[in-house]
Amino acid sequence: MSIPLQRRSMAALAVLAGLTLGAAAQNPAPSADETSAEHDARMQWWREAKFGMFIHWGVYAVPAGEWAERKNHGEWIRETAKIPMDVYAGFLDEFNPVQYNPEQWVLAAKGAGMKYIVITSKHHDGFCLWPSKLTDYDIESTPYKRDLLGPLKEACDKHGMKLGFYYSIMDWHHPNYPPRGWEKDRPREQIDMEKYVVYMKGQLKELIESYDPVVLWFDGEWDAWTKQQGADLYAYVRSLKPDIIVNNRVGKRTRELGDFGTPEQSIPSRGMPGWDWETCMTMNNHWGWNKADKGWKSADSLVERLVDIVSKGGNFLLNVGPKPDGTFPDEALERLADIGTWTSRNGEAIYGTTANPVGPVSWGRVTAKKGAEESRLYLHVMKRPADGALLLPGLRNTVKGARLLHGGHKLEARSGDMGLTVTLPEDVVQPPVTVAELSIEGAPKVVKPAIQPDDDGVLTAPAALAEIRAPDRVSPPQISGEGDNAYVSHWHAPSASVTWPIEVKQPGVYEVAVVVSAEQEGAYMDVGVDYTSVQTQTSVPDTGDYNTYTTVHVGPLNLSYPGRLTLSVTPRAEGWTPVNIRRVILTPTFGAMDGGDS
Ligand code: H79
Repeated sequence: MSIPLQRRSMAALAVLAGLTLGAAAQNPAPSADETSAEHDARMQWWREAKFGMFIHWGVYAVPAGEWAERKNHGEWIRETAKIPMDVYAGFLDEFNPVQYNPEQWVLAAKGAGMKYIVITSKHHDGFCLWPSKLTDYDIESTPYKRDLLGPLKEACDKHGMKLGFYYSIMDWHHPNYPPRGWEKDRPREQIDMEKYVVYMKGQLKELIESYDPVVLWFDGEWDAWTKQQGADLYAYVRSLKPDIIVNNRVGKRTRELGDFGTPEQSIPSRGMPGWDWETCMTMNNHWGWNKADKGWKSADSLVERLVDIVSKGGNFLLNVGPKPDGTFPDEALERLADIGTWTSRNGEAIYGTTANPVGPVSWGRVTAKKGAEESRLYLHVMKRPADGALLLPGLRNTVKGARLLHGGHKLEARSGDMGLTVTLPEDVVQPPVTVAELSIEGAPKVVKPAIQPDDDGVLTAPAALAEIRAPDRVSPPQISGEGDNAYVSHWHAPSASVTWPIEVKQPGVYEVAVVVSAEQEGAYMDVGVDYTSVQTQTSVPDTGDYNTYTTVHVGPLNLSYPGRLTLSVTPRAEGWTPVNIRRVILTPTFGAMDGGDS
């Protein structure tokens, strides 16, 4: 392995540095083989690119999703229609993409504003789109015979498009990979994963040496694959090409292995803080070509998804499933062109930006380019408020100017008690998403409004306003749902905690209660503020399921001074079992001063 083995100490420094970093997709080095700076350099083009094209193509395009009575198959058709191997091999005889023109593909991607392409070099069916020396189950066994990946790579190079490969770990064809459960006729005796791993490594070496891909996008790892095998494969492909970027399905989709997370067909509601990630999504309801599938997403909604993802610090990998003749479906081409109209006007608000540094806004999404001297915030307006006031809550910077990104129309911006407001007149709205560019002095400074006591002096800290704290490489708890129904979930790591800014107006003793659920009894936690805390006296009970909440009375907490404090809930490591939390309630035991009855 050619990568220098150094640093543990740098990793520790990165942990410290991480505490002061904002919402940018700052990642710790993924393993001991590179520094944080080296990791950042490797990830840089990918973090700036934001938008890529996924291509699912293979011999499964031949049946076009149709088999027997059903028309809803896709690239899984061999499995979902239970097609025996010799029958499936018939698709190879029919796969002849004579219309294949990779330059047109690349231009369609580029026209949409995409910066990279990831194509299925081999999907679960095991069929290879390039002439592999290690199998005959490849393009050479079709009437077309010629390499599909080489010409695509050439077209990408010609037009400044980056190219990466999807490669399925699961392989329904290879004799050393376990046959499907329903395949009674295939021998199981000869299965030898070690031999299969040699095959995979050989193929990945071919792909890297022949086409120099920038990304490897593994999949099909859930079936017969271990974390250890993943770690070994990750190290192997990085040894062949040290700056290659690898998704987390090389392992078991955790944060421990691989360079980015891979939500599929979904956008995490608060992004994946502290991690690089990419949502992959279909334009209709299938990855591989399905001619009956008319469930196309609108171009407008695809633009909104791109904006949503980028505002949360992720990339968008949008899929096209080409037809067996080598052309893109018309519906896909139309959508790519329409998305391109928007990205060509508003690309500055997408490429090279970082996640929303301000916090959620009711009218749309925010992206940013932050600098110490000056920063730009891009206000992506999806629902213009009736009065046109685009509030950035808690933002305290001095305004340098504001304008529409496309067209340059000047906009008014002013600071107020609630934060900074840009006004968007009704007659300049540009569907599907209007972008206003706000320039401010310095890096964004946000003072989150602290939770205020109600008329009875009660402080209620809801999950919707919680901030999550977790060490690097630890999967943080997630906030789901909206408003009073929001909850913190997936709290597997006892090293993670949940905090809120609160304003104490009346010093004194407060009774602490938490509204929680758990599917196992046993968790204890501390509830406290900056200088004092109280621990749950009894453990959180099993509430039956995570949707059933109960109030646990924690005990008294003496808040001796008025002012802004950080309320936190911190697990006790021993006996920890994941707890969902809806809210924390601090009730004064002394009667409120301005609540009336004291
Ligand atoms: O390559 C695409 C999918 O083929 C692959 N990942 C993306 C990027 C993928 N593999 N598994 N899954 C997605 C989820 C598995 C879904 C399944 Fe099914 C449910 C497999 C069988 C039942 C979906 C529905 C596929 C066939 C029917």
